[in-house]
Amino acid sequence: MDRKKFLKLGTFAFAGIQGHSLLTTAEMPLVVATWESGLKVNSAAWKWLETGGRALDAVEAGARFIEDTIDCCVGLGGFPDRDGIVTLDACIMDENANCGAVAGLEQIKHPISVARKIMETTPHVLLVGQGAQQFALENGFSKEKPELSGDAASAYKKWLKKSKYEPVINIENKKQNGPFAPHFFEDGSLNHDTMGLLAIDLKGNLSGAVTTSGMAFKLHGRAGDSPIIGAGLFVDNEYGAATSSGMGEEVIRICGTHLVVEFLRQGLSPEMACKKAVERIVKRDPKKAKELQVGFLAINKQGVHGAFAIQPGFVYAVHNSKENKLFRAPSYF
Ligand code: SD4
Repeated sequence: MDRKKFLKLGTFAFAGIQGHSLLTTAEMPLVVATWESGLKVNSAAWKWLETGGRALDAVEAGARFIEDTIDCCVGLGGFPDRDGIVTLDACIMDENANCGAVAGLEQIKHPISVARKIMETTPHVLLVGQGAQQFALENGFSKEKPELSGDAASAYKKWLKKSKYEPVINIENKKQNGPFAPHFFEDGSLNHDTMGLLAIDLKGNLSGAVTTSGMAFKLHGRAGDSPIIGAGLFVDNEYGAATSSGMGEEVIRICGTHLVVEFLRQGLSPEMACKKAVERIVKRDPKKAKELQVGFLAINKQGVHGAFAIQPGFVYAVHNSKENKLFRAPSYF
């Protein structure tokens, strides 16, 4: 066999070993979203996808749905920072690597749509704080007062008693409530408050969106991974897309979702790509990792999905033409 032929065969065989890619029938349209509330978010996104709509519109619709749900930990009903102020982070990315993001946005209900507006009408990618709000107001968004949901208000009250910023997971809660249970910090606050969505439309184009109120009781002005392209979200229309949830600082340190997508490019399956990124975080500080949660979720160009987390408990929802179903991500611990 000449060298050229051998190399070609090698690539094909490698894709086969990884259990996807060239040997898998494309699954599209498809939308996946983080956490249990991903089921409802997927349904909102699916309305676009099933009628042949664009993945970008679908992920924006899904994110807007959860931002509208005041009783949740995303959007204006989300957990405040340590000064009691709700600040929102979001980003969006399409099939042409266009992207937009906001960080520390206050009193605007739909940060995801502000992010899209930045992407489509400005030469910039990321606007923060006051400037982001000014841009939103100049572009037809209106100011709305955050309405702390019952959960958020009582968790903040409880937190104020000690005012200790220690975002570690409560292992006991996890043991008691099983793998599908939401995880709480020691002080009772929920440790997941981020919605990440990835979609592939009928044309085979990929897009993604992330929206969050960020880590509960963060320092005022802190931005996590969610509004950072390559950390909380990355889309490469040739190979796949990834999103993350959990301790944003750890994700930023390794450019998490960009790393996951690079692993997809190397031929790994979505689950293996997420696993390798998780291992990168754990390797840096194995002791600290025991108390951290980070989960990555990815889809590849063929519509194969997969996820991996540091701790058990990271779940995600997958909506295809047959069903809308919750999956549990495997974990390092
Ligand atoms: C952040 N990654 O602000 C977000 C928080 C999160 O589930 O995802 N919680 O760091």
